[in-house]
Amino acid sequence: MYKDLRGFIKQVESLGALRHIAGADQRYEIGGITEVAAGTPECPALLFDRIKGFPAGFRIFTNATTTPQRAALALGLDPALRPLDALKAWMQKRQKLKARAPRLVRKAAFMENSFAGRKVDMAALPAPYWHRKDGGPYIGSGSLVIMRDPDGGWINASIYRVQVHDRNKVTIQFDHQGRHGAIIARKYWDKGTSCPVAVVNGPDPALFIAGFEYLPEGQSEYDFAGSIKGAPLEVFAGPVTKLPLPAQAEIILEGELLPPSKMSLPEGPFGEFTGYYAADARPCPVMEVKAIHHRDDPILLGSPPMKPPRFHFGLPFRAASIWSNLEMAGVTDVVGVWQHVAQLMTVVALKQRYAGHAKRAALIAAANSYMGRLVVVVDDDVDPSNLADVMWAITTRCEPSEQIDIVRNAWSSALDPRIPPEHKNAGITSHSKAIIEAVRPFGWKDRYPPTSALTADEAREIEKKWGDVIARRKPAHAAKKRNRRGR
Ligand SMILES: Cc1cc2nc3c(=O)[nH]c(=O)nc-3n(C[C@H](O)[C@H](O)[C@H](O)COP(=O)(O)O)c2cc1C
Ligand SMILES: [Mn+2]
Repeated sequence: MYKDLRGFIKQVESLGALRHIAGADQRYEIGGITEVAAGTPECPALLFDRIKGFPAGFRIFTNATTTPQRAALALGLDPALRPLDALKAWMQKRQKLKARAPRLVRKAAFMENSFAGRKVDMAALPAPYWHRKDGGPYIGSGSLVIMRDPDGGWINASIYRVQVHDRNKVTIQFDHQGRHGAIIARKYWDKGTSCPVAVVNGPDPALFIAGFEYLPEGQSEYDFAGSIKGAPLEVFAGPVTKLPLPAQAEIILEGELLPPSKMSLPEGPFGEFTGYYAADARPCPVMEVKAIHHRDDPILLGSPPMKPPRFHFGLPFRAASIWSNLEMAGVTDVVGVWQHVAQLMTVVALKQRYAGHAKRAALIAAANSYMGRLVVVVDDDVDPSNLADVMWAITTRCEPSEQIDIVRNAWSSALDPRIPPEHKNAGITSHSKAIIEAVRPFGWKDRYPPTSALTADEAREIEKKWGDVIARRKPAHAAKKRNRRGR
């Protein structure tokens, strides 16, 4: 397993999936190159250096975990697994994870360079303007925000975007008030004090993944990241905040999140993962940056939101947690869960055993589908990760007048482009979700017209025997023979 972001980048390079880019501009170009690369079939990871106007060595790494292969690598899984198999392996590993508390160490790589007080200057860091209409540069697009709960003392470490405003001011944006960061900050503010906070730029991918997980309140993302890696995270007490900070992180900001009664700044707009600017500039909590620490030749992990299907993670991790929710709730026979359109559509595949089985699964999945308007259930012969297969099931097994239900007033957020501005202004950010039962109706499923397609097993048999001919490849054994003769 990689030790830090640098270790992960080496692994990506050895897979042949890394491109080095020199001379790009922090204004729109790094974001543009990232988006174009993410739209190609190979979707390579990118390491930017010699960024225009910045010293060589200050680097930005993007498209880190955007393919199934690199998402698996980040979890310590075999990158050769088929995507649905990789997600299942993760779901099973995730269920067995035991929290691993971090280990306090006396040295931190990020203390190689440290600036405090008047020496703090955010302009020294290459924070990109990711998209054309963004309200400013964002240092935090894949950064973790660290806070300590004043009651329980546990550490929350989640990803919230961080915009740069001036020399020592950045804002931290919570999509909604249920975020742990929002709840914790409020506890300090209610007592009339600022909330000590740190931003970790350039976390390793295990931390990045942990920062995206919906963990129960009181459970630290640090412990979760440690258990992904199979070793406790090494943390160093930040000199300003005393918050435990990942010792191998690249760039750290330390400071205080000011009470909104004292100050707030208009945040955004920022191109969102839906592919829109749906949340206008809004007043947002301000972090006063009291210190910047960074490694020599630091690497910022950038993960700008982009128009779907591009997404931060090549495996839909939230589908794995929904899959696990279903199992924990006692729903049997789930053979796969997937999310498409950057988590805006959830698909559950199951083998129906009883009337209501499909709807039971769909309701649980709908409850945890953040911002997702479409929840689809398919039979076990349909691959939920294959959107064409899913659409085939919808168009051939779902009678809309009988098999589509609408759940109203459900979980979304201000980032939802379809919620009318009047509702958002009134604080109403819920939407409705359609549950599409694209399954053979239970009552007569055994009399349903049989499909003419090969089963997955039959198709694999054919591929094994005839795949080389179909793909016009030389068969593997012939290549070996040729090599032997050549030697
Ligand atoms: C790249 C990326 C950017 C994100 N940006 C934000 C954000 O700006 N605000 C937010 O509330 N959630 C954001 N999220 C989602 C949260 O990180 C995620 O829901 C997390 O589970 C919240 O953690 P919490 O339960 O500790 O609040 C982002 C996720 C990713 C992967
Ligand atoms: Mn949390």
